[in-house]
Amino acid sequence: MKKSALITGITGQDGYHLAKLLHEKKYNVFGLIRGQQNPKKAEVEKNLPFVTLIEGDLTDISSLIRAIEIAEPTEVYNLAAISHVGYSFKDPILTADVTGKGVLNILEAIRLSDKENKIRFYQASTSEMFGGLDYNRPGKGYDEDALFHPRSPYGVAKLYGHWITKNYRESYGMHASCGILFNHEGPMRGLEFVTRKISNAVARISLGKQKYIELGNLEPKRDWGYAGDYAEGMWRMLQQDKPGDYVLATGETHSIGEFLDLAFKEVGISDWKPYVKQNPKFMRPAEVDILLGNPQKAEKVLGWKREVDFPGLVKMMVKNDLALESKSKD
Ligand code: G4F
Repeated sequence: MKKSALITGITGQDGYHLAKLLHEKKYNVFGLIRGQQNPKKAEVEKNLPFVTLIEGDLTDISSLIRAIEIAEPTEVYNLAAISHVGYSFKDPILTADVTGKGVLNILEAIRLSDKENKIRFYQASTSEMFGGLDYNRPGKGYDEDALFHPRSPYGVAKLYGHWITKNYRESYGMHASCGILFNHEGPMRGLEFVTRKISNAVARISLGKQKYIELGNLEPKRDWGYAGDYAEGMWRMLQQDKPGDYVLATGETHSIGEFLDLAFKEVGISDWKPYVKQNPKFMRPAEVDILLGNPQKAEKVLGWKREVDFPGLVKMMVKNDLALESKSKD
């Protein structure tokens, strides 16, 4: 029987990569899309013409029940969230409703609709739940057993989603898994995230369209991988006989300064300092200083490993933005 997947968050970077992967694997792919006249709808229809879009919202359980009735999914991937950490400080209540309680809504929608308990569920958990504080066991990196200490309304809401997913697994025997994903980037990343903001600005600066880039804190370090590699890991989690939680990460950490070094070198600029200004507007009330993941469990159990390394990721992103910016007039 042909498998069928429902993806929430279909308009985001991860929705894009996962939908492509599942289509290649011959799934029927459905995507939940929010609201009337969603400005991203046309883009999704263009990039992912094989996806059937269903209108619905994570905060509205009736729309989720309806989506499950329409899609009849064998797998549900919950990728939808208010996912920008900085923004979550500005709108913490909406973040709690969508990124936290929204997970409960979709779990309940599945539990109420799926009497035979057949649907497999993936929850997009995140390294932001760790918070980058004392528990970052040096040299080892965060694994599935590390302590949590979220540092933003986003991280706190994600932690609720993580635990409620585990709770539904333990309480109702659902095949529900959490992927604790470290930062994953690429050409489909939104311009509001630091890697894409940099790759886009570097392209524009080299083409003479922009003079400098304004950034916040340059000190933080992240475990940055390529989003396309991570979609494969999500899918593998749901193919296991038993559900579980898995860290997906590269096992390396790099500073924003290192990202700037490589990105500017890609366009022949060896000293980026004249092109970067700091603006407090982009700083956060609390910061996650360093994230380093330990993906050993995913490597061993899922046979998953990242393919694209850090220099390859930066190169891919700058090349993509150079191509896009060379074509556009503004
Ligand atoms: O690119 P960022 O906004 O990503 P962040 O906060 O690490 O979160 C991303 O990864 C998480 C996984 O750990 C996801 F859960 C989450 O949904 C999201 O995808 O910021 C990275 C770092 C931060 O330390 C931030 O303070 O870059 C710093 N930064 C410095 N200047 C900036 C900027 N971040 C942004 N977005 N914009 C700046 O101008």
